[in-house]
Amino acid sequence: MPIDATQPYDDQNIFAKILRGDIPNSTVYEDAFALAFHDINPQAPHHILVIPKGAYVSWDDFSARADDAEIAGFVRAVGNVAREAGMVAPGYRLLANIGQDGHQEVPHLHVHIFAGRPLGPMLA
Ligand code: IU
Repeated sequence: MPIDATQPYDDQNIFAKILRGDIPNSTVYEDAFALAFHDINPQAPHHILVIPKGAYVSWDDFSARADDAEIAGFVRAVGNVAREAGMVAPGYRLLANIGQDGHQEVPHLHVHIFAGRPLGPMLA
């Protein structure tokens, strides 16, 4: 079920539990600002989720409340994940779903990285 991106942050959401180490994950990258792990239901040969370490519901919440260091750190982390995975030359796609119409299901900001095959034209 898509979430309401205007709701307060719920620290019992699944990605909050992953960040706390309460639930295992397949980490591919971690730094002071971000954690990246494989999506459990991959939609491409490579499908990685990158999440900020801070408690933000969505891209909207993050862009409104995070400080500049968190924003810069997170953006750099997303780039680092793709670069370290060798995705730059073949190419990759970033996606962040926000709220009901964006079909966001987990209420902690996450950026999807898709790669590993030609991804075709962007779907609206
Ligand atoms: P969305 O942007 O909120 O729609 O994407 C949520 C993603 O989180 C989706 O691709 C799920 O497969 C993925 N996911 C996960 O990797 N691990 C989990 O425990 C759960 C969802 I729940």
